[in-house]
Amino acid sequence: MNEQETRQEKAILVGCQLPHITDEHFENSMEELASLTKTADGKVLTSVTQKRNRADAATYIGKGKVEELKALVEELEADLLIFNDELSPSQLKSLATAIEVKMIDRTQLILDIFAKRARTREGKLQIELAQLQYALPRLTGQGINLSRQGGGIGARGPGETKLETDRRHIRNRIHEINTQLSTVIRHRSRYRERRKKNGVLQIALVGYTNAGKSTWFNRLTSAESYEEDLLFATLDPMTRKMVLPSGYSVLLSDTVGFIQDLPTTLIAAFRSTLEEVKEADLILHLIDSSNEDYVGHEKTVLRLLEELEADDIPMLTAYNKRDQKLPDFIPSAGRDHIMVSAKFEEDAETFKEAIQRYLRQELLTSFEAHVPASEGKLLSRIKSETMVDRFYFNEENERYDISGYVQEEQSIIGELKKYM
Ligand SMILES: Nc1nc2c(ncn2[C@@H]2O[C@H](COP(=O)(O)OP(=O)(O)OP(=O)(O)O)[C@@H](O)[C@H]2O)c(=O)[nH]1
Ligand SMILES: [Mg+2]
Repeated sequence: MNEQETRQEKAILVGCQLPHITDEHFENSMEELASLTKTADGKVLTSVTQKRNRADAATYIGKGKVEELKALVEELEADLLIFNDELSPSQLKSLATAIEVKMIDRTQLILDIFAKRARTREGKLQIELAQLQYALPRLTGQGINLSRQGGGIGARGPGETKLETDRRHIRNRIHEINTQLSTVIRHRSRYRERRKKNGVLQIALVGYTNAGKSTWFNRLTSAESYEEDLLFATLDPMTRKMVLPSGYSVLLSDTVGFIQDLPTTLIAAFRSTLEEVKEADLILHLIDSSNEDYVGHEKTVLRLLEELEADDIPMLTAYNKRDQKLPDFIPSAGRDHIMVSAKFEEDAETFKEAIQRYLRQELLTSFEAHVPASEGKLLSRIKSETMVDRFYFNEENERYDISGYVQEEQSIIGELKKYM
């Protein structure tokens, strides 16, 4: 770790509450901004908020507030200001003229966190692209707001590279990234095709950031993933095998956390990352039942799934963190759901059983067959390619009496039919 990273930057958060935003929604979003700041290694000194009929076209907050903010920056020796909304290029410019301190907005903050966390090549490229596209209209002449900021929050690129600040270089780099991305995306879709052909069911874990997706991904697949009490710990989808209690294997994917008011630049950049979700046979929607805004989180995820055209995929809702669930928590009506906690060991089995039940109910059909003991190859295929309930050797006729569940379009059905 270098010096810049070990030293926490001290931030003042600035928010503007417009008439259509309820107090509750506004408070939640300011709290979320504080969590995001912490995740980006920043320390929140205080928040400055203002109710307005509209954001000031020139300075976002009112002129009086700007003066107040300027005094506060000096008094508290703040390193940077973080604005709760995306600022226009001209707002950033006038604010930078009025107050001599580094400033970033919500979008830059999220981009910064994404930049630090991206691990795969595709993730890194997508984030760098989003950062450059964000920066381009905000370059002022050859002097630029970004370069004035030096390093630290808001100026980090993926893989610890420093963000490019020259317009011509940025354009070249954007072009280069687009070319590289199209290659990576082609590879990914070919890989996905291959997995589909193998007939293995794909399950995607989705949910608001910090819901516990990676934690459960690890529990359910007993694999090492990246689990941390920070927002956006996961940026790239990861896929691993999960073995259900019956012995049936499926593929489980961990995905990037959703968030409300996701900047449009990012939605575009993440479309291909979330393609994984669109291809899933089943979606596991994890919701943090201990978060005050669990209802809002659920809605945000459902809306984004709709935007991704993934809302017709069967979905099992899992309310997580039941060990800390709010006293007045109520699951939303009309959805298949379970309550779990990663803190309770027994819940892993409960979770897997619920997945198994749901798969049977939504995606599989039952079968019964009597397969001769001599059909060794078929018998082993049945064990791995179907969800077996009963596998009984009948000594009288030297056949196995088998019952279980199978995917309708599986090639194994043709073989099974001979012995049904
Ligand atoms: N108390 C409690 N904490 C949990 C539970 N499940 C997960 N956590 C904690 O919640 C935090 C977030 O968990 P992650 O698994 O990283 O969350 P995520 O949904 O993958 O988050 P992103 O990748 O950022 O979208 C971690 O500190 C976990 O240890 C739970 O059931 N109870
Ligand atoms: Mg995660």
